[in-house]
Amino acid sequence: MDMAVAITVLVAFASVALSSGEVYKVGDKAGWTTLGNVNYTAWAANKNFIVGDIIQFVYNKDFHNVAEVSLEDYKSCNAGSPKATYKSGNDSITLRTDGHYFFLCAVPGHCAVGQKVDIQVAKLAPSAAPSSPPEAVPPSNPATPPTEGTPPTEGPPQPQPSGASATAESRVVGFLMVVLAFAATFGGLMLPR
Ligand SMILES: [Cu+2]
Repeated sequence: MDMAVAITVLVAFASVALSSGEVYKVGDKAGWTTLGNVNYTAWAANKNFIVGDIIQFVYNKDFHNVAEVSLEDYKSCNAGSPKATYKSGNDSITLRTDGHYFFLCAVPGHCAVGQKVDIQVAKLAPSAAPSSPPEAVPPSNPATPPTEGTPPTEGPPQPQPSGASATAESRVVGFLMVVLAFAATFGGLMLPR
């Protein structure tokens, strides 16, 4: 029963973690910059962005900004017609749909030296999406810990047995409480004064 409760709690936490999304700081420690030749393509390449994740651009707003652009403008480093611009120096952008997001720094010359990033967002994992087709990308589910042996049997069938044993156990606990209360009351009454 304790194990069942533990599993239920873990599953609940995992669901919360999955639905709230991860936060990725673009460029990690380096942030969003032209210094140090940060390779933002390489930075993005080993991430599995999914819908609901947040990317965070941290930079000195006196020198940089963030513009979301089309694929064509991304390729040509054209910042003339951005879909959106950010310039706070600490911009968090929630990835609301799957597909590509193209960002570049609109300060002249910066995109050309590599201050640009292509964020590819996978569809939500099948278990978390309300109306998901089963062809969603498997690697987008890193939060699921590998369990030894029998992961499929620990899924949906679990609540019924655990609920049943929880009910049985609570009955026992309730009965013991009654017995204790009974004993305390009558034991107290029968104590010599
Ligand atoms: Cu810049």
